[in-house]
Formats: sequence, C-alpha cells, structure tokens
Amino acid sequence: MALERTLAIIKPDAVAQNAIGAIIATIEHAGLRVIGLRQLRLSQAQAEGFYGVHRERPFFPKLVAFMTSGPCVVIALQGDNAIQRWRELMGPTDSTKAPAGTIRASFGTSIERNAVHGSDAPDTARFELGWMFAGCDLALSAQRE
Ligand code: 3AN
Repeated sequence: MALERTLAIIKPDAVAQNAIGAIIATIEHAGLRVIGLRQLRLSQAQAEGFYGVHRERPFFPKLVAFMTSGPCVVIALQGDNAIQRWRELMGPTDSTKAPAGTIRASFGTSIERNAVHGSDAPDTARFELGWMFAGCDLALSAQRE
C-alpha cells in the first residue's frame, strides 16, 4: 500500500453546523493522520484558482460563492491509500445519494452544499496541498509516520 497525502476541506456548511470536531474524529478513527490544519476564509481569487479545472462548468460561480461564504478548515492528511480512503469516508459528491454513515450523508444537504472536499488523485492532491500549505508546514508532523 502506498503512503499518500491528500487535502481535505471542511466546507462552510459543515463549519456552520459545528461539525469540525465530528469530522476530524471520523478522520482519526479511520487511522488517517492530520499533518496540517488551519481555518481560513477563502478569497474569491483563492477559490477560483483552487477550483480552476471547473472554470467552464455551469456550476462554477455558485461553487465559488459557496466556498467563499464563510470559514473553511483545510486539512492535510497522510496515510496508506489516504486519497481513496478519505473519499470513501466522504461519500459521493451528491449528498442526497450518499450512503448512511458517510460524512456527506451526515452533514451535506445537496450536490453543492456537500460538507467536505477531498482530492481525487495523486496529481490533484499535490496541487491542492501546495495551494493550501507550505511544504515546510507539513514536514515536521509527516516525520512521525
Ligand atoms: P468532488 O468534490 O466529489 O470530487 P468534483 O471535484 O467533481 O466533486 O466537484 C467539485 C465541487 O463542485 C463539488 N464538491 C461540488 O461542490 C461542486 N459540484 C460538482 N458537480 C456539481 C453539479 N453538477 N452541480 C453543482 N455543484 C457541483
């Protein structure tokens, strides 16, 4: 199994529900390690850049408006198969189709307001972690693995 890093975001809808602790508990109970963590409110430019691959999609303006509507918590995760395992914990993009027990079933309400984000592949994980964290911030805790 590959030791991987991935980016998780607790989105504004989940932060507003006081769900930060519950979501981080789910992450840690699953054996994924938090190696970086901060709360921030994305600017318009930061959100547009982060979701740049979706720029031409019809939902892009609403996605950026939602992601800038309140504070987010960005989390760098590390663990065996971390990318896929975090996506399994989240559930599918559309919260209304998420199986019971997944984070999106518990805290998301729609395909747009879906509580959490996770990188979908090693190259996007590298880009997204670099967008949110400086390498030196992640170096120290990553040594614990
Ligand atoms: P995921 O976050 O599950 O990887 P992506 O990367 O396909 O999903 O989409 C990024 C974000 O864009 C989603 N988290 C969701 O908030 C939003 N999104 C995706 N598809 C739609 C859609 N058809 N309508 C509205 N918002 C969408």
